[in-house]
Amino acid sequence: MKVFDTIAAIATPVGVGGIAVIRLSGEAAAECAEKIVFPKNGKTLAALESHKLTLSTVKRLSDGAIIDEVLAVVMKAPHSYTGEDVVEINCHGGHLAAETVLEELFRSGARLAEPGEFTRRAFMNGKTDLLKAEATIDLIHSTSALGRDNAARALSGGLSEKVDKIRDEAVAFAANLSAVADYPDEIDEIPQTELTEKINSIAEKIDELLLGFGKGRIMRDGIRTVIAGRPNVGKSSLLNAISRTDRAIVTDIPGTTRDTVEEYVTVNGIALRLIDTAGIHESDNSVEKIGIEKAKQNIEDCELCLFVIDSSEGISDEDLKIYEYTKGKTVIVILNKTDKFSANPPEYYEKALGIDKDCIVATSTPFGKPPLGIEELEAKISEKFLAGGVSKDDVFISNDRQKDALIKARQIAEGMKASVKEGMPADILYIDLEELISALGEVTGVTVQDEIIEQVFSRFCVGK
Ligand SMILES: Nc1nc2c(ncn2[C@@H]2O[C@H](COP(=O)(O)OP(=O)(O)OP(=O)(O)O)[C@@H](O)[C@H]2O)c(=O)[nH]1
Ligand SMILES: [Mg+2]
Repeated sequence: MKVFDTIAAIATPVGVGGIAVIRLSGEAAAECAEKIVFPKNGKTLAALESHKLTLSTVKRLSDGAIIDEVLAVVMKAPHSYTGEDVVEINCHGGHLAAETVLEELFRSGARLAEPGEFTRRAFMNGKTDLLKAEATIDLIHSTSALGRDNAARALSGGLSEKVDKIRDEAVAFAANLSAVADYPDEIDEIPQTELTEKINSIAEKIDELLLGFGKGRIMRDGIRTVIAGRPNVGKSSLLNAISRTDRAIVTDIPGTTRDTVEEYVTVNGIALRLIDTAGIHESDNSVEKIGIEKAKQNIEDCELCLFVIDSSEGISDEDLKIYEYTKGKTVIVILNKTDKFSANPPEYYEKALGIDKDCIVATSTPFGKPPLGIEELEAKISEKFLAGGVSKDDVFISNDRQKDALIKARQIAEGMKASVKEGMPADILYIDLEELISALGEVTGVTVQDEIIEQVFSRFCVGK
C-alpha cells in the first residue's frame, strides 16, 4: 500500500444540478474533511462507520459559518475506489456551492487532484489494472451502445481475465523450461513436438485477441464515413435519410453543398461520423473548388466511403473519375433515385465499377419511412465492420497500446517456434518466454513502463 497526500476534486460535471459529488482520497482524507464536515449524529467524520452515508453540515474553516448541508461518506482503505481512505461529499450542485466546499477542503490540507489521479492511485494500489482503467475512460466517453457494452465488460474484468489466462499458461511453461535447464540430470528434456504444441497454444490465444481488435476499435471509436459523388446525385439527401434529420440543405441545384456537413449517427449500435461533401466535378468557382478539395481529402481520410450514383443517369466518366479516389477504401456504392427510370440493371454497376454486388445498395431517399434502401444500407455497414455480430459475452481489445503489446508477444512466440525447430536448448527458450510474459504483462499493466502509464491516465478527466 503506497502512501500519498490527500487529493480532492469535484467528480460530477460542471453546471447546475441537484447534487455534485466531491471526492477526497489519501491517508488523511477523513482528518482533512472533518475540519469542515460535521455529521449531524454528533460523531466526527473519521469515527463514522465505513460506507454509510451520513447527513452533515459543512462549515467554513475561518469562522464556522454554515456553507452547505450534505451527505458524507467515508470509505475506509482498502475498500474504496482508490484503495486508500476515501471521503465522498454529496453537496448541492450549481456553479458555486460545490466549488465553495472544495476550496474549504484545500484550506484544510487537500490539494486538487490531477486528471485521472484517483484511478491512477487505484492502479498503483492494485485495485484495477491498465485494461480496466482504459475501459473506465472508454465507458465514460462511449458514444454507442456497442462501445459502451464492450467497455463495461472490460471494466468488469472480462478482458484482463483472458490476458491473465494466457500469461498463466506462459508462466507454467516457463517453470517447466527452467526446471529442465536447471536440473538436466534429473528432468527429461521436453520433446520438440510438445514444445511446439505449447507455443502454438499460447500463440493461438494471442491471435484470437488480436483478431477482435478490428471489432473492438469500431465499437469504441465508430466509423469515419464520407458520402461522396458527383453534384446533385443525392449525397445530402442520403445524410438526411441516415440521420433521420434535415441536417443538410437539399435542392435540385447542382453544387448546393459547398462545405462539409457532419452528423453523428448510430447504426445498429455502431457510432458513425457521417460527412457529407461537395459534389466533385471540374469547377472554376473558387469557393466550390475549396469544397471539392475538402471532399477529396475526406475520402482519403475515411474508413468507409458511401459512393453515390444517380441510377437514372447510369455511370458517367465523371463518376468513374471520382470512384478512382476511393481506391483502397471500403466502399459501398449507393444507387440512388431508383424511383426514377433506371437504365441499367445492378450487374452493369458491378461490371463497370469492378465491385461485388454485396457492396451495392439501391436507395430512393425521399420516399418511405425509413427512406427506401436505408435499412439495407445499415445492415450492410454492420455486416462489413462487425462480421459475425457481437454476442453479449464478447469482449475485445480496442486500442493501439493493447494491440501493440499483444503483437510484440505474438512475434516472440513466432521466434520461439523457429528456435524449437533449430533445436535450441531450454535455457535459450526460457529467455524468450520471459520476454513474452513481460509483453503480456504490459497489456494488463503488470510490467508496464511509467511513460505508458502516464499516457493512459492523461486521457482521464479531473475527478476520475
Ligand atoms: N427522385 C428522386 N430525387 C432525389 C433522390 N435523392 C435526392 N433527390 C433529389 O435530387 C436533388 C439533389 O439532391 P441533394 O441531396 O441536394 O444532392 P447532392 O448530391 O447533395 O448535391 P450537391 O450538394 O449539389 O452536390 C434534390 O432535388 C433531391 O430532392 C431520390 O432518391 N429520388
Ligand atoms: Mg449536397
